[in-house]
Order: sequence, then C-alpha cells, then structure tokens
Amino acid sequence: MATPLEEWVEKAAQKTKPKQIVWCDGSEAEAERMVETLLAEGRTVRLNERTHPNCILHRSDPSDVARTEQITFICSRRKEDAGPTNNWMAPEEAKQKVGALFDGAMAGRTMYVVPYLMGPVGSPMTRAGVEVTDSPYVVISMRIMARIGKVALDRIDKTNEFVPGLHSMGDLNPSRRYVLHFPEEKLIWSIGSGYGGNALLGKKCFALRIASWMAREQGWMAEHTLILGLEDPSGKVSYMAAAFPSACGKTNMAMMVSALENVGYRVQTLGDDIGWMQVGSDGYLHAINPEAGFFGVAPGTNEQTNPNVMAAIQKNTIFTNVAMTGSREPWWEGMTAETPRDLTDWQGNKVTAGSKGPFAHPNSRFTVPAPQAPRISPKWEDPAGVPISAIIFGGRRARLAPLVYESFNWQHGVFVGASMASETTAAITGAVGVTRRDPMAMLPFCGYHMGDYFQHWLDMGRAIPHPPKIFHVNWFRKGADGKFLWPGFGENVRVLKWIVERVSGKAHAEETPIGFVPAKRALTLDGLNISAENMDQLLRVEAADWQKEAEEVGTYFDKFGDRLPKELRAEQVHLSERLNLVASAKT
Ligand code: GTP
Ligand code: SPV
Ligand code: MN
Repeated sequence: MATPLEEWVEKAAQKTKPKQIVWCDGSEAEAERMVETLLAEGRTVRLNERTHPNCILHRSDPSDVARTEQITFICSRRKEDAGPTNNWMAPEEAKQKVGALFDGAMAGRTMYVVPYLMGPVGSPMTRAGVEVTDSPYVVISMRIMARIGKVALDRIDKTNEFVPGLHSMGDLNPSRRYVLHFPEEKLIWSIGSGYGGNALLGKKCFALRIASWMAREQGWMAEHTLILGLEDPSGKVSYMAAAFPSACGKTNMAMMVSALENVGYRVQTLGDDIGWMQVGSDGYLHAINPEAGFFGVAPGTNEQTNPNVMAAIQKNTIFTNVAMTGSREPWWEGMTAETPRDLTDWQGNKVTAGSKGPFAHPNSRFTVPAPQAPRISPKWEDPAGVPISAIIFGGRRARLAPLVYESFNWQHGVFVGASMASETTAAITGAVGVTRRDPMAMLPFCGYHMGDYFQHWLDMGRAIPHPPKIFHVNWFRKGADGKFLWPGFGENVRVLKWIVERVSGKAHAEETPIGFVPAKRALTLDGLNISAENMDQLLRVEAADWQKEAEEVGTYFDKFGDRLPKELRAEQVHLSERLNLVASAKT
C-alpha cells in the first residue's frame, strides 16, 4: 500500500507530468550529479578549484533575483484570517488558477522529491517537509539549507507528518509567478521562480508562514530571527535572538567577529535568519535554528566587515548572481576597494571600460553549510535549543531610532516590535530605501492576521515564567553628512555587551519616553575611535520626532481594527503621553 507521502508525490506527478521522478537521498554523489546537470543547462559555472574548492556560481533568470511579495499569497479559507498585511486568495480559486499553471509544468523535465527536516534531528521542535521540484539548483540549495534525505524519510515513515510543497520553475514569466500557502491544509505551492525564499520552500514558506500558523495553534513562536551566543570573560554564554527585516544585518551579526575579543567577549553563531522558540521545562524561552545553512547577502561582505563570513565561504558554497574575476573567483561590490580587471558580471557579460555597475546583483547571495561558520556554537544542534535572555528588534532608520534602547517590560517590548519600521532593501522586488512598518520583521512572513499575531506575542509573554528582555537597535542612523554614525559589524558587540549587562541588572541606563538608553559611559567604547558628538547623536531621543512617530503608529494600528490587542493601543497612548510630558517640561 502506498504511504501518504507516495500518494502525494504520485498526485503531484499526475498534475505536472515529469519525464521521470528522482527521490533525493542528499548524498555527495547525488549533489555532484545535480551540479553536472546545472553545468549542462548553461547558467552555472564552477569556480576556481584551488581558491574555492567545490564552489559554483549560479546565474538566475534576470527577472528572478529576489523574493516577490506581490505574488505571495495566504490562501486561508476566510479572508480575515490572512489579515490586512497579507495578499489573500480563496483556496478554491488559487487551486484552479495556479493549478492550471502546474498542469504539465514538468513535461520533459525531472521531478526531484526532497524530504527534509527543519530543526536538528531528535528535537521535539523539529518538523518535516517534502519539496518536489524540477530545479536541480533548488535541490542542492535545500541540501545545504535543511537536513534532507534519509533522516527526514525515517521521521516521515514513523509519523506520516510532513508539510508538502510543490515547486516548479514554470516558464519563469513574472506574470505567471505565484507563491501560495494553504495554512489550514499546511500546504505550499510555488511556481515561476527559482530564487531564494520563493523556491526553497523550507525557508520562508514553511519555517515562517506555515510555521507561524502552527506555532499559534500549538503555543510556540516562529520568528524571523538570528540566534547567537555572547560569551563573556568568565566563559558564561548568554543567548539572544534578533529580528531585523531582510538585508538588515542578521547574518552579519550572527557571524560577527567581536571587536572586544581581546577582553573576552566572543560571539557564537547558532542561526542567521529563523528561530523557532518554545517554553522549556526550566521556564525560559528556548530557541532552535530550523535551518542547516546560511543564505546570506554577498555585497558589502569583506575581510574587514566580516572575516568569519569570508572564511566560511571559501569552500562547498553556492554563489548566486555574484560577479566573477578572470581567475574564476567570486566578486561583489564592497569586497575589494577596486573593481578587478577582467570581470564577468552577474549576468555573465564581460565587464568593459564603459560598463556600469553594480556588477554583482545587490541581492546576490552565498549558500553555505552552517558548520562552516568559524564560530559555530557547540549548541547549534542541541535538541533542547538554547535559553534566550534577550530578544532584539531592529531595522534601518536613517533618522529617529537610537543605537539601542530597552523596553520597560514584555508588553511594552511587544509594542516596540509591533511598531517597528525599516527602509526597504534589495532583498525584495521593488523600490529600495522606502520606510515601511515591518512588525517584528515579519511583515512578509506572518502567515495569519497580524493583529492575532500581536495577541499571540502578548499571550506568550504570560506563558513564559522567565521571559527575555526586549530591546531595539539601529546600526543605520545617519548624521547630517548622510554617513552612518555607527561603524557597525564587529563593533556591534559593544551594544550586545550592554544588553547582557542590562539583563543581569549591572549596566546603567537613562529612562526616556521610549525606553531605557545607555547612560553616559555605560557603553564600552575602549579602542573605538568615535567622537562624543556622534555618540550623542546616536543615543539621542528627539521628543518631537517621536511624537510624529507615535501618531503614525496610531494610524498604522487602525488597520488591524478590532483584532488589535487593546494593550498595544494603550502602549501607543502611553508613549504619546510620556512624550507630551517631556515636551511640556521643556517649555
Ligand atoms: P536576509 O538574509 O535578507 O534576511 O538579510 P540579513 O538580515 O541577514 O542581512 P545581512 O547580514 O546579510 O546584511 C545585509 C547588508 O547589510 C549587507 O550588505 C551588509 O554588509 C550590511 N550590514 C550588515 N550589518 C551591518 C552593520 O552593522 N552596519 C552597516 N552599515 N551595514 C551592515
Ligand atoms: C529574506 O529576504 O529575508 C531572506 C532571503 O532571508 S530569502 O530567502 O530569499 O527570502
Ligand atoms: Mn531573511
């Protein structure tokens, strides 16, 4: 008798009509066969075997270079359950309309069946998925990003539980591109894209959109967070999860080489994009990284900004849409001060004297196995996860938000997350640099009504006996000259140190209407060449600007109607009142 998995694969094959079906085991030999297929297809090349052993460069279709939010839908039975921040399509309509595109979509092609686990083997938080795809690039990417093959099949055989995901490249025409989620059925359909979060279905589709829905049903959290450990001079490690929007610094922070290593503060890497969190038997919120690799932004990465990333991606790495030097090494803007001669751009064209950059796509990326991170934490695959003592929200705010502030308590921290905003980046198709609200960095990833999601955060706070403290950071504040005020990257450890010291009640802070900011001299700035004036600007809380912000947040909250938790409205009103008090004290 056929298993539920075999039945589902059979149904997918009947619809898409591939010429053959290959069940993937995740082996080295299989990966090698995929690479051979990709080389023959002509959009992939091998990189320099000596400098970059077992590395390839893949060039995606030029119309398919980032996550596409306009064609991403939540197909819940009721429209109101998707909420005002998601695109919605009725499940029957979605199945008809997009089902037609899947009809015969794999004709003449191979269907690969990729069973995978999200989470470490043996963790109670781990879940299984199966992606069928006609893209060998997706298969080798999934092999790095998740645990695929036998480990996953074994689990599915035992439980018969898996999230099915149907993926086809389709014809890559953006007008026939769809990423659909059926949360009640726990089903994913994606067609017309072979790039990143659109196509690696374990990542955003399962581990965030479907998982956020599951998490609310089951009392846990699925969040767009890195996970790191900060080791102090005594050897104690404090774990933190940080939620920043796409291309706002998670990978870099998780893999940071600390500027305070010489005094004993080191950063350990556990995850760079997604955290699944559950209350542990010790009463702390425990986090696992459901992924097994990092899909990181290439541009801006170099030996100064992040030597750990540079070391990690020397081998066994897939580069996508980066440029290539004459000696077949990967290259991108920000890697070296000078553009190398004899460069090939991300579309495979020779760069000539008249060529205009950028030569690597701004959302070009590397896909690298997590264990290659030089400071991977010994606990990164701990089935129990790690206890989180701080949750950090952040984003790109050229103005307004100080370098760091601490919320007054969990409820206020949820307000800080819910009212977050950030300037858009190249990780998403569309305009770059537009400030938009992105609650908890989950705007594109929350699989249900955002108002209910806020309520879930509030409920979780009550369910965690020892809740993490909640902070907000901004590495991207700019001065009047338009330059970043803060050096960022490895220097960010100075902020993490203050955060950990606040958690243990040691660091000094000054109370402001928006929360606690570091008191004068509370941040360790030894060895950093930064002017007192810049530090003042970085930590300044401008009441007039914040009053405007509080009003805008109030208007934003109106969107959620009666699904906005009243606690958050109260927090917004209290913020305005505190700001008014400060303003009237001044005059
Ligand atoms: P996603 O994978 O899209 O979720 O992105 P991410 O949040 O992991 O962002 P990532 O660390 O890849 O950084 C994105 C861009 O921001 C890169 O170009 C980095 O070089 C840059 N960046 C990261 N951290 C800092 C920082 O502290 N300061 C400044 N100025 N730039 C940073
Ligand atoms: C993001 O956009 O947040 C990413 C990249 O992490 S992708 O996987 O393409 O969604
Ligand atoms: Mn991300």
